[in-house]
Amino acid sequence: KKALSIILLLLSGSMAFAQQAEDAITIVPKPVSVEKGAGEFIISKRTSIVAKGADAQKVAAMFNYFFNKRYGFVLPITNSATTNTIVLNTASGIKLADEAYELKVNARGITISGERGGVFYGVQSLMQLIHENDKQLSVAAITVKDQPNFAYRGLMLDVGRHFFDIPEIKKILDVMASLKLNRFHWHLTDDQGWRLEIKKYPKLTSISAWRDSTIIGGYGDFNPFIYDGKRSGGFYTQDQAREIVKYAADRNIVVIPEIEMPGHSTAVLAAYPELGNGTGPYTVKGYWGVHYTIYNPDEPTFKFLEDVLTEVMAIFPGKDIHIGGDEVPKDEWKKSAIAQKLIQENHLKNEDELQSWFINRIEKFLNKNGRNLIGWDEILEGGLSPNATVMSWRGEQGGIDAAKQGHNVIMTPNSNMYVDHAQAKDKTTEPLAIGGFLPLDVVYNYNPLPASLTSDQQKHILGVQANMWTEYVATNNKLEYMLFPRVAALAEVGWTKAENKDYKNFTQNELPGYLKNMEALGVNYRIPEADVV
Ligand code: TNX
Repeated sequence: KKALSIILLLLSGSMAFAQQAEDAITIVPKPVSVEKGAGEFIISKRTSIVAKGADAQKVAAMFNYFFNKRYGFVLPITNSATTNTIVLNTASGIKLADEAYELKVNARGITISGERGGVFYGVQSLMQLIHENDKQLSVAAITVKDQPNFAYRGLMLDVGRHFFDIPEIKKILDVMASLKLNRFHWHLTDDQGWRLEIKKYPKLTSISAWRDSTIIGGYGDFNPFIYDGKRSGGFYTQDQAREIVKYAADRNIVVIPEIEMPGHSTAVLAAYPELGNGTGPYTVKGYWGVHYTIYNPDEPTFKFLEDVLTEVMAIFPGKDIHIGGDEVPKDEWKKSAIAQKLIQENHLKNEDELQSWFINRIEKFLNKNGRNLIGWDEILEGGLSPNATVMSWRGEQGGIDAAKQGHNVIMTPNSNMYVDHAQAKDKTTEPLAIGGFLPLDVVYNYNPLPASLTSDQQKHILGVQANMWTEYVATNNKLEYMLFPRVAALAEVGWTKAENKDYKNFTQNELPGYLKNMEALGVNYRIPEADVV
């Protein structure tokens, strides 16, 4: 009986859901302003796209990419058509903010104006406004004026613990683009695997990219991983990584590569043990946690890291390079003669300051090459490097401290932004997940601007990011299940002004409509609970 009533509850929930989705005109993330007009525009095979201005052609191609995924045909791109058009205008002369756009729909046509990123986002909003019935595609008359609240709207994917292939990365980028997320933080290295081809160090991909263990077990097991001899891993060639950079750029997304140092480096040491603190041998780790391995802070390590970063910078043109810096077992340096000598020579107080000295040196190298260093909040310990940006993950405190010191900050607190945590209070009803309980509303209601900061200090909060760690995530299906719909909630945290957010409206109107877009992209998402939708 209980089962039956649950089924009925689910059914009525999803029917209410479908009905609302038909009626409501919604865009996720919620725009700054929406004004409804009279009438509607019909998109047919005779509708053409007019691309005006530099780069508008590229955005037109993106229109067709997303449109074709959903409706199975493309529209002609021509500059001669004057009626029945969708005009993408990057040369309107209206000066709009970065990534801002204006979208106007009336019975005669559609116009989207802004700079390239803005028009691309106007196209994404339009995709969510197209209404399909009786094989006819219509868009109700509307004027949308929109711009982002935060410049940095990110998603981190850990491919170190489990490897995800290029088609899956592209799929994630498609969904990110549809949600107006603009930073893909690619966590490429960890104790459990190194994922990027580096020409100077071939053992990084012949040895460091592979391990001999897979997931078994589940809740209640102390460690559900064993070395069972099953080889797992993989890596991206430099050409594939470049392909992702371009694919992302076409979707207004900058890729931020992360190369972990000085901890989370066991996979490297398995191939190049001479760089490590211990005597080795090291193996690519097949279980999780903080491992007691660390780079020596000496010249061979700096040579290795600078060589690696040189190849990384040649692949990733974005300004930001993430160097990790989290969970470093600094006490290991207490046992190291090399480390202790450096502490003396450089008049450092302790191992914290030695880590700062290490990061500082890497920062100088990156800055010299025109790049900016990002690190996890542990890089505050022992003193921040002069120009570093801090990613605050152990709550907000690191971000607050960094902003007070005049440093830029990205908020990714594990209390609100860790989408590796479970989506139900009773974790055992959910697929195996690390950490605590992170429901949709806790993601949605996050405000990245701490009240304890002055408005000048708040300007250092560049934005927000969700982190997808993959210790327990081995398949594409599970990856998508963990990400969605929580990443849709993240998108609204990053894009929509706090005073315009409304969780009830998000779950009852916006999300039901948006889920159709995810279906069009073939994404597996967790169906929100009946009381949520
Ligand atoms: C802490 S967040 C880590 C990761 C783990 C994660 C699991 C961070 C910078 N370090 O190595 O995957 O917890 O939630």
